[in-house]
Amino acid sequence: MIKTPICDLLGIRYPVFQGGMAWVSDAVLAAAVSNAGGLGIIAAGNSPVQFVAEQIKKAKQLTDKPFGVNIMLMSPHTGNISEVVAREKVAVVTTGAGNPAKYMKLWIDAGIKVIPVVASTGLAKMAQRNGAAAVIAEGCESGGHVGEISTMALVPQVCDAVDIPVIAAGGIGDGRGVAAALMLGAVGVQVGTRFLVARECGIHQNYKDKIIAAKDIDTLTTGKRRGHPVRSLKTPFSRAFWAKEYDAGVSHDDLEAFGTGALKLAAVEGDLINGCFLAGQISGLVKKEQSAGEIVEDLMRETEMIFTKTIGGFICFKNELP
Ligand code: TUI
Repeated sequence: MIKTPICDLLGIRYPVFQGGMAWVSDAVLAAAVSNAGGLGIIAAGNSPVQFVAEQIKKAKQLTDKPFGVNIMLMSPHTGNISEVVAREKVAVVTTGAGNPAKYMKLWIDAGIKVIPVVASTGLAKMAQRNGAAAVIAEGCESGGHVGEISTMALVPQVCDAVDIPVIAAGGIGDGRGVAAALMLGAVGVQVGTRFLVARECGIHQNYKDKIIAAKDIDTLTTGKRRGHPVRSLKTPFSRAFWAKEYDAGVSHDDLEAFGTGALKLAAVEGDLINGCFLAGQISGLVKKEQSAGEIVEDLMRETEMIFTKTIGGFICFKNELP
């Protein structure tokens, strides 16, 4: 069984986090992953505080295992949500899209393990200085808001930069990715895109179908002009957004207005024209809908198989996964 220091630190069976994906990661998905032995994570995204409070209460009813809440720091509701997670004493808080420094004391004083998502060694070191229990080093293969550096380059550099445990994220979709992450020095992985097609994931079926149909080159990043690149599937929306970004005649405000509401249109309505389907570069590897438990078990069985077979020399993993 694949067991690492993060398992003992958080009281989880497997070193697998489910990414906190805005409009996607709710109490049902998070509880399913936690019940399967991973760490399920509810995404606060841009949601109001009441929604997040309800999801935390629901997750507590659905699982007695640890779960986390991801706080998207660009949200206008971050202040209120940070108080709710402290009051509810969730096991883990992960953060994204910003610097969580000013909230960390509140959470740590509440006994919460704070695990910021970082896209650079600088933010990783800052997180460590502020008392983070671990960091998630997320490469630009990820879906959603991304940094500049690939997982392959980022993870070993973050491992060298800090003394706390490092979780790898971005482009990890099967046991080969997990094994590679562990080889880079990580003690666990965060997986987003593959959990999009979990049976317990409540997104529109069109979203799941698009992930399953996607090829390697089917994502792109938009939002670079504003300094907030976001990776999503190539769709009429994302191509139009991309074109507007490079059109100097389109103002920042018009661009912002064009993007507003697009995540909800994808996740809730399955709108293939106007929706923004956040997804990572590993989408091309995701081929079927499965339960969250099957996904976690697959990841761990494949990883274990790779480590077992690797002992004794080089092997070719291609098409050899069990
Ligand atoms: O946060 C994510 N992924 C996300 S957030 C999100 S919601 C959203 N929607 C529209 C526009 C923007 C966001 C969808 N996906 N991943 C974690 C992550 N954090 N990736 C990169 C970063 C990051 C980048 C820069 C963290 C900190 C940072 O700079 C902080 C600083 O101030 O130094």
